[in-house]
Amino acid sequence: MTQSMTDELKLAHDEADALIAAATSVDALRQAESRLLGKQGTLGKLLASIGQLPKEQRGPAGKEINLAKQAITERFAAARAKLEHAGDQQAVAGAQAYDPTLPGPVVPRGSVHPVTAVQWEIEDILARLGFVVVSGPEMETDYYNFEALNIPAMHPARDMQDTFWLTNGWLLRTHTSPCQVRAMERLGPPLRVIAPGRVFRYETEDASHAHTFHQLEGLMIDRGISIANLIAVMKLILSEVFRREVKIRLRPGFFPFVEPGFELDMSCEICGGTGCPTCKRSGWVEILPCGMVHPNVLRAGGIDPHAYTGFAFGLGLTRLAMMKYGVQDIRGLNSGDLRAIIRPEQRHGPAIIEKN
Ligand code: FA5
Repeated sequence: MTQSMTDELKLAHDEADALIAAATSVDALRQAESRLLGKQGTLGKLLASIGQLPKEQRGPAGKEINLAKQAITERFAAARAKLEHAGDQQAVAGAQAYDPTLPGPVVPRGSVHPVTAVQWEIEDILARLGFVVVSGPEMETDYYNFEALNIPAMHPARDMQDTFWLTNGWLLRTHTSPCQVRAMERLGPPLRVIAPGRVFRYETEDASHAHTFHQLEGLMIDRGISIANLIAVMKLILSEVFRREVKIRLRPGFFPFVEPGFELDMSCEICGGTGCPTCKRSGWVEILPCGMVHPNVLRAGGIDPHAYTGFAFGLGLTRLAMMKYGVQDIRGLNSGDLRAIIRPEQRHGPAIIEKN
């Protein structure tokens, strides 16, 4: 073995080290190995040059070169095994990241506005008594909002509900009561309907007054309906919504479309009846005005008042939601304040909102 051959072998070892260190994949390693050990590689050329040595040196030189080739082959095999193992580990780690048995990321769920929650609840309660839900337009005519409800033009009762008049002579309904005559005309007696919806009033806002709020109209017409039926239904609504007896008071109330008419107030749930800004320090909140349908209204709806009687109520849905969920200021409910939003499973828990 000549000195230059010894140098070449050392070079081959160094080259193998460099190629192994540089290879980042099993494939790259294979290509480097075949380059180094192949015919055109350092070792291949060395083997080919043995024939030029004196005869007695050829055997020992061939042995030397083959030993080097074997050592280098083993080093490549070890490096390949190491890379394959690392790849397996990565694959296992990757599989763990996608473990289908792990719970997925929490996606925020939509939730129900307190007014909607109370509305649904009352719809469920009254559906059990045979009431059906109807709707009416938010843009109304003077006829259905006032005239048909026994409130003629120039009647002082029109001042009770400051009105947003539209340029076409129509108006934004000031209450859900127009749905009464619309339902009478459409369905005829006997009937049991409720009409939840938005109403609008041109008034100054405070803790318990909004310009846009929700009411839920109720109307029951049949032969022999009396105040006893009215009071039974009012009590049922409140005891089911609050799941306990709530303190109420019934007092005479004037609405041209009912006779007799009542105001049903409930003890303020925010202060427990001691007086606060929500109840204007009175301890009571007007929530459920009601009464026996006036004969003129029945006539306007095409119903004979001698054959049929009925009761109607105009529940202040937004105020009821405030009482149920402890919302201290009505403006919180219209503001998009997320503290006002409850999840269905929290429907009976308080959502206390104070105006900042
Ligand atoms: C009426 O609107 C009548 N249509 C109710 C009615 C129907 C009486 C059928 C008899 C028979 P009132 O204006 O009082 O009545 O309003 C009814 C309820 O709506 C009130 O008791 C109150 O709870 C609620 N309410 C009235 N004004 C506002 C307001 N600005 N903001 C929030 N809630 C209000």
